[in-house]
Amino acid sequence: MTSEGTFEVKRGRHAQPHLRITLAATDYQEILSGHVTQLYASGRLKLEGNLGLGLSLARMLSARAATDWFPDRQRIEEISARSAPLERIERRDMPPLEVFLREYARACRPVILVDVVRTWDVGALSPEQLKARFGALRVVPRIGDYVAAAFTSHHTYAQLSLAEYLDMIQAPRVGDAPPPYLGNNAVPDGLLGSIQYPPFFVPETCGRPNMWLGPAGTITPLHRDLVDNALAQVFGRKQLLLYPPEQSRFLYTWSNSKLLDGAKVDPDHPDPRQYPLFEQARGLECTLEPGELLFIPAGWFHKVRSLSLSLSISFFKLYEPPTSMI
Ligand SMILES: O=C(O)CCC(=O)C(=O)O
Repeated sequence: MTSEGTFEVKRGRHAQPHLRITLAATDYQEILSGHVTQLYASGRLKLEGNLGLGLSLARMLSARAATDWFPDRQRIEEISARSAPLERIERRDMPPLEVFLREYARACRPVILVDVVRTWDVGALSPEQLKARFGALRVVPRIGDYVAAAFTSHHTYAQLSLAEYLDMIQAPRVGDAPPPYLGNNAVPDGLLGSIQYPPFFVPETCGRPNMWLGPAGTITPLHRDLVDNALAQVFGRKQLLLYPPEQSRFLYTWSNSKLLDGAKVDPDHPDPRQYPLFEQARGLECTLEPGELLFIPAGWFHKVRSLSLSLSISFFKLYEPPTSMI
């Protein structure tokens, strides 16, 4: 970076790089397909130095490759603001597709679908089965104060096997840091057979789903994704706090990504002196029970806390613009 704040790209070797990335040319396509943590865990993507920076760079590359469109935040906010404010998030069975599109996806309204996960082989996804079948799998859980470092390259990660991770989270916690969280890791091949893509979230538009596994107390701070998202709760319970897109002005957003905005406000610890407009924000709370799937339309802010040992699977509609934008 130059003193004027611009970047210069030069060919050559830096004497003290923050990060060294090694991967086979043939695996580059895998990065573009979004299989970043999986490649890393298999040892085919080697990162030396700042692991958080490496994983987020690789993710940025894949997000850029995935989308040839730009989310139109203002349009999403306008569409969402047209409907009357929601009092609560509705629970129902999956309606016919045209109803889902009209009432939720195009209108930018979240909904909890209670019948979708019923078709999954959830027995194969229990903690015991995960340990027995996939214990040797390399995983990269977030550790340390990953809430403060969220959505930046300062995340710290542990590198261990899934069995070691499951043992680690049994151990009593010390200090104030949230418990280690296996957040947003690609679902391994062997598990894909136990999952069914939800209607409307097909492999062609989503690519590989991601898993979120962790004990009670894991936190994903307030943020919004600029893609439609389906968050399926397999076991355990999660509490979510959501804000509609048009409330962005009360949440003090920031962004270093095309597809994600962070919020500086922590709704559980508001700071009226620093963030006075937050007083005007009106959130919606819901608890996601095992077997339920929450449709989070692009642009909806959400903060997530697990209430017990929990596994969720998320499907991000990366390869298509948000439905409310179309
Ligand atoms: O379950 C979590 O902790 C976070 C999930 C999330 O933020 C998402 O699916 O966008």
